[in-house]
Amino acid sequence: MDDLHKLYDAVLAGDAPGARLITQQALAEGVEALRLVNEFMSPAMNEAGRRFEAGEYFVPHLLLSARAVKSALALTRPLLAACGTRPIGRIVIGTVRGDLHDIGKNIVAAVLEGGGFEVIDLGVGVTPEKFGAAIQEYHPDIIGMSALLTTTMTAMKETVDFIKLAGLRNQVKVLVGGAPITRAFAEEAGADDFGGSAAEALRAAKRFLQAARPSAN
Ligand code: B1M
Repeated sequence: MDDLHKLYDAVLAGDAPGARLITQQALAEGVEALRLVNEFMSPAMNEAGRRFEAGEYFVPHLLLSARAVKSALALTRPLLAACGTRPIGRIVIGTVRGDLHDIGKNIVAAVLEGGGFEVIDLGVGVTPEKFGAAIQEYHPDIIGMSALLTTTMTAMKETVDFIKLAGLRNQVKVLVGGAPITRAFAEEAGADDFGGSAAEALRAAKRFLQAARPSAN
């Protein structure tokens, strides 16, 4: 495919059919799914966010860009998931209670899948109880929480406190991320690590496994 920047442009323009078609063609031509996500979809969505903050984009633009990313991610996700033969670890991920932002979380999930993890995505507005129930049901190595609002990031600490009270904290590592999250906040919330980006989330997740099972890559 000569010009993959068209994928970036299609996401930014909120052109879901275009983003899907370019992704489909690129994949058919052998372009790596992870490259499409990391180099074109994620930066385009970051640029949409920047334009929104600069007053150049409004909510409808964001929704259209979000729809375009989702439509293209739907094609890359199964391929990313199929990269590894056997998952290197399992992560349960979700956007915390009260928060409906899922673009960053979906990108993190896709990159983790591309990195060899089995990802169980609980979606958005995930309550502490639901995270707790997922630990009991899926026995993940890691719980990943995403938050985009300063008003919802506190739900990360509430979730950690809940799983502590339920006696589940020692069964999982806790990874947090999202635009307002800092390393200091992550520590305060009782998380084990923080990812400032999808790539950092993958590195942190691999570090957890490495520490738990030194033979994991
Ligand atoms: Co909203 N929103 N939004 N929004 N929105 C923000 C977050 C905001 C900063 C915009 C602003 O005002 N400047 C602001 C929050 C302010 C604050 O809390 N201080 C805000 C607000 C106020 C709101 C509403 C309250 C607006 C309203 O209704 N008045 C409302 C809240 C709804 C709710 O959640 N209850 C709302 C709604 C929406 C839309 C629905 C329109 C849409 C979301 C669509 C969707 O997600 N399906 C939306 C969007 C798109 C944004 C911005 C513009 C972009 C977010 C995004 O997708 N970024 C955002 C401004 C901004 O961040 N620039 C904004 C791109 C994405 C790739 O980046 O999510 O940061 P990000 O994810 C990155 C990293 O953070 C990291 O990796 C990702 C990939 O690199 N990461 C992790 C994320 N999760 C991780 C988890 C990890 C590790 C890393 O480990 C588990």
